[in-house]
Amino acid sequence: MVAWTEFERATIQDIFSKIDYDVVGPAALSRCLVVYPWTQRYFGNFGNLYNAAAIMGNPLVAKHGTTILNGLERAVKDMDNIKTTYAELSVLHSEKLHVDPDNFKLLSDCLTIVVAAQFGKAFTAEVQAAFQKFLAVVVSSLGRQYH
Ligand code: HNI
Repeated sequence: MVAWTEFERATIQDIFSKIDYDVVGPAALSRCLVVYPWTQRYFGNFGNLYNAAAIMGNPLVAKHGTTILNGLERAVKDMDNIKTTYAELSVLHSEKLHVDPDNFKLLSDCLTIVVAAQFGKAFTAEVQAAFQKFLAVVVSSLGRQYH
């Protein structure tokens, strides 16, 4: 059970109310696939991931980026039950997709960078701390069904 301060709750709600899922999701996933190329192995059926331009222009990557953001929204809407919310998704990533859980952290770091770039000065250290705490809970919850 994670304790959230009012500031943290308000900050997470604020960030997700302001970002465009169709921009931030694709940007974060593309960045992850470019910066950590071994993450491409899970997306073998996504077609051309040959270089950064191909990745950023790939419609399946873009669509999946938005899917991930919609997945995150479920945690935002129920911040006190993130582990329960992600129980099934954790099983899916572990048992069906065989995604190495270290990759959750890599993607969440890319997400932080994309959000920081969009918010500019408004992304203060306190805002970053709240965002990364939220993502750490997401990462931990997604990794929970791995054994
Ligand atoms: Ni992830 C499918 C959410 C990280 C590889 N992923 C999903 C789906 C959601 C989702 C939602 C759709 C499930 C369904 O169809 O029922 N993934 C998330 C979230 C994170 C995350 C919230 C972390 C923030 N996924 C990752 C990472 C990888 C990953 C880091 C690999 C590097 N995910 C996948 C793959 C699929 C997937 C592969 C199936 C995609 C497809 O359409 O074939």
